[in-house]
Amino acid sequence: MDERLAWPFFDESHRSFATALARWLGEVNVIEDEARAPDACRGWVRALAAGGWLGACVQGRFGGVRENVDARTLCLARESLAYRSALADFAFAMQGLGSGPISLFGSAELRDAYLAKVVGGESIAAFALSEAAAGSDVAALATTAQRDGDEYVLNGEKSWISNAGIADFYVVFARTGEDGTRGLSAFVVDAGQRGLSVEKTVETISPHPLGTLRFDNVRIAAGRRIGHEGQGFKIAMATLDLFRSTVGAAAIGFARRALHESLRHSKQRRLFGATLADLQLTQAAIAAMATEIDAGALLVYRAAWTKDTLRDRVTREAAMAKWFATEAAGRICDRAVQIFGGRGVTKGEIVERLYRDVRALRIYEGASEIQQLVIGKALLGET
Ligand code: COS
Repeated sequence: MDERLAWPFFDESHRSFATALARWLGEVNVIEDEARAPDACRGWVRALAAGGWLGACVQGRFGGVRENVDARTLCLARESLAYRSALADFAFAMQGLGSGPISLFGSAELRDAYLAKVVGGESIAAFALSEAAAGSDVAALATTAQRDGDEYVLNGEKSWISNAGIADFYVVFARTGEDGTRGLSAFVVDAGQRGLSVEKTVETISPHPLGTLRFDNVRIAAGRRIGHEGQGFKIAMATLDLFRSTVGAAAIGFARRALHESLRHSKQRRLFGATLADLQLTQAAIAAMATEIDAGALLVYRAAWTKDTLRDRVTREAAMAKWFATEAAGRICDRAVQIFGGRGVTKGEIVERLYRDVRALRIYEGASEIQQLVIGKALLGET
């Protein structure tokens, strides 16, 4: 058995979930072409839905696999998917993050209308929070939602929105009131809504659907608001509390793959009359990689276990997990490139891809610097 599953964070249901997912990943085949990332993403959403895996993203009564969304299941899923493919992980993660605010705070009508379709892969979800001048500083966001009778009218622009262009709906955060964190609200906006357009698509070092959304007098019914007016910031933060540790889990998945490839390569590659693995500097690199993986995994599983079993608010634990695991994974993938030498920077090599795939994780869903700020603030607030 996979050794990490014997750790005390997991129970039998996690073990059978992870074992079945590993078996499925050994059989499934989705065509991936970096030049056509949106197609690959749609393909992964369809495959994940057919396999029943998207059920981990929502509660049981809306087609989910467990009564409540379980952070440990999400982490195990992302770790295994990232080990196989960055786009598989991305497709899964966005169904979860994009539907998270509806799942956690939405009205019965919104949950009924959207969640089963997310699980079934009929709807692709997106989370539209960031703006050009409000990435880390969410309280500065300027997109407005003005109440007009039974409707809200949205105006503004959202930047670096994952799934922009392929999503069927967007959870959008906009200002409905005063400046700062207390004047924000969250809404569900369908992709086909009049006045909503994808202004531009953005290409990144690890291609996935990403772009800028423009809201030009987009009218939506008041019933599409998630939670109450002014609750938007807390909805965003609570959703991120659940998903930040899963970003750490994805990082661990990339890092495990980098270590696995490095072990294989260093045992095969011959130089100076021996193998790369015989060199003590290689052994030191391998030791550092493996130890950092375990340290990161422990922080990730601790955050997820705390969320599932102890308390809802895990801001500090999730921030520690994301910060450490994503920074460590960056170092690990970099070491893997070094172990592969010239092959490591050659297009088409797995470690070259991992090196690119892992980079954005230190930026999205709260940059490393934000995680440090969150941890420091939490500790100072406790004393
Ligand atoms: N769950 C519930 N409520 C939370 C919360 C959480 N995880 N985190 C904060 N809150 C509440 C606070 O309790 C506070 O409530 P009151 O106004 O009732 O006192 C309120 O929200 C404001 O919190 P805080 O003062 O900590 O907000 P700040 O503006 O100082 O800072 C940071 C917030 C920087 C931590 C936040 O803006 C952040 O996480 N930024 C990064 C955003 C991000 O991840 N962007 C990427 C987009 S997704 S790809």
